[in-house]
Amino acid sequence: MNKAISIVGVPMDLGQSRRGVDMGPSAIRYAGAVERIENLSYAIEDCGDILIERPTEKEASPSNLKHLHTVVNASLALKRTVSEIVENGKFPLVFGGDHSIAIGSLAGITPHYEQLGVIWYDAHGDLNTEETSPSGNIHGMPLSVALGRGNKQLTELFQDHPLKEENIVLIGVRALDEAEKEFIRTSNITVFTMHEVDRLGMTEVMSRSLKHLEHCDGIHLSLDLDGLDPLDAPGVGTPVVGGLSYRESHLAMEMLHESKRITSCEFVEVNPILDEKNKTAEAAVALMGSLFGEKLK
Ligand code: 6HN
Ligand code: MN
Ligand code: MN
Ligand code: MN
Repeated sequence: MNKAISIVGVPMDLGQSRRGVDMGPSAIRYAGAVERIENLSYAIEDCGDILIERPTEKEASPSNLKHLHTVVNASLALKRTVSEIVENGKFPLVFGGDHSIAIGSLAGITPHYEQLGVIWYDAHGDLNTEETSPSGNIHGMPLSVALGRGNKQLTELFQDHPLKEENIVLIGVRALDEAEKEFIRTSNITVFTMHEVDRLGMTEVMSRSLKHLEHCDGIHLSLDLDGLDPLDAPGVGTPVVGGLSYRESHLAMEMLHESKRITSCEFVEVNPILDEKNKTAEAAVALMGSLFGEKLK
């Protein structure tokens, strides 16, 4: 794994409807992310936060997408920052913010790889488009956008470097909208729902995921804390019962570390207002510990 890491925070809460997830980067830092990774002898620099404009008046919305203009601007800023981090030979570690921030981070990363793989650790598919979204919340769409599907102002960020369906693996899925199910059925995306995790176990799910992405020249991990069970990660805006356990998630991170394949990642949807004593931010930091190589013995 790259031993030089650059952290960037994205205090964004406009991609969904519950306030407070903009404080995620602070909560994750407060839970000791930097010290935890530094202890594993990485050279780590904290680049601070991307500036997010506050929408002053009611944003005149040309579509049913909430805060489109602000999300586009934030994505553009994050794209530039992340791209620069990769150019400087460093590992981008992004703290959200709601999951709409994955648009900016992926847009910054995809041009640097021929075949970027993505592991999407989430209760949801995040595969809606402007047309299919039941909520108008952009955090339910980033993976679609990265595939070049949906609103043009968002997909434009990927120009000629969209993700490829066959390079995407979803893990922990248990809440899909009808249109997302339909899209997945006809697509080449690989999905390990909770059913597969129950049947196969996380060891097998992770081995198959890595095997499937064997041909990729980089792998981005997008970890939505709502992939975990709400008992272990209560501080999220869209919790879904029956999720991945704390232990399964640690195992997943340890296997990703052993694989030495992860080249960038983001931890998103930590909402300290909905949390219990920063439990979710602490879970995020503990998972980072495993991802970056902490060992029990
Ligand atoms: N997330 N599918 C729902 C929607 O509004 O599109 C929920 C999305 C949740 C998104 O958790 O990042
Ligand atoms: Mn998500
Ligand atoms: Mn290229
Ligand atoms: Mn989710």
